[in-house]
Amino acid sequence: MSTSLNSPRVTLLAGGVGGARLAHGFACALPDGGGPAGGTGPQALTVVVNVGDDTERHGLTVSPDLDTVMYTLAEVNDEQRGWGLQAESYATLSQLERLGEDTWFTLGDKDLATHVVRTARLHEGQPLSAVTAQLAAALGVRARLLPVTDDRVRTLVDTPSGRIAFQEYFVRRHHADAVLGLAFEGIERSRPAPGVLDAVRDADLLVVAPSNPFLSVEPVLAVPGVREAVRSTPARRVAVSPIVGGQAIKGPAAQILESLGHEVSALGVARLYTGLVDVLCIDDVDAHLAGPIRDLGFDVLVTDTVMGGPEGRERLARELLAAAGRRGA
Ligand code: FO1
Repeated sequence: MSTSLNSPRVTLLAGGVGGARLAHGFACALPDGGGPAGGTGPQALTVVVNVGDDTERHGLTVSPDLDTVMYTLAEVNDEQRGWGLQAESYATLSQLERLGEDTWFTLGDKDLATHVVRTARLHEGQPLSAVTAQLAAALGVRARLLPVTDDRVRTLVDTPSGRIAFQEYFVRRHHADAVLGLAFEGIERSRPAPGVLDAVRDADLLVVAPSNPFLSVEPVLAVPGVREAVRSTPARRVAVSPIVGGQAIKGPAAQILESLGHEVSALGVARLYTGLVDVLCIDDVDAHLAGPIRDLGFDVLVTDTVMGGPEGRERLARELLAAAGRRGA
């Protein structure tokens, strides 16, 4: 890395829970929680987050991946579920149900406050990136949290019963439908949010989180200019496989790889990221795949990638920082 290992700039491309946990690991591993060193200068950690999962509920704009990362960095998230806030109550949702609203998307009372503020600021004309910065600062997050775009992008899922909105697929139908294809409505006209391309270009270490490659990573890369910036950045680029021992750590990544015709393994993930990153980080249980992955041109880091608790996240982040500092990981 070009910068001293004591103050590397890390940019993480992230979706929901896996991205949030690794972001938290970096925030713990980097000085000042990933904030600007000494309170000034560039932020040590920037997290660029998928917005394809965003949705409108009860007239409010909900940004699940941004909130999952934000709450996790602020250490106020519900660790069991991976999303939402700890110590939640659901009085508002119960009342909404009584008033005849569809309440299959679970919104807690405190979480609703986030969506009320976000929606109010968006209605005033502020961009999502500015609103996100305000929310994150109010919660004490020191790292920089960026939506990949301020424009409206919505993931649509093609299933045997037709095209449905992402949260309809994921939450309402418990991601049980076969995924035949994906579309990212609005993405062709979208532009990277301010700071996104610079965060990719100026990073010492660019990390693709162990997030779903199709649902979370692709809608980040597909924002015009982002994939090209990742391909051409001088940063050391590492992806962490979300597939461990042929299974996803969380969510439908394994089923989607299979239904879209890819091998459900860390090797299948490597094929998706060929030419995009330099290092693939795979779990100890997949050590036997290191050879074939090296044959594709990657350096391979084999370690424990299942981030059980905060210590595991920080350890993984430190290993990624160390691997990035040496060529031929
Ligand atoms: N996931 C669920 O499985 N069920 C829910 O009811 C649900 C509500 C929800 C509300 C706010 C939020 O920020 C996230 C929420 N999630 C819920 C998680 C979310 O749907 C997924 O984790 C992501 O979109 C996939 O990364």
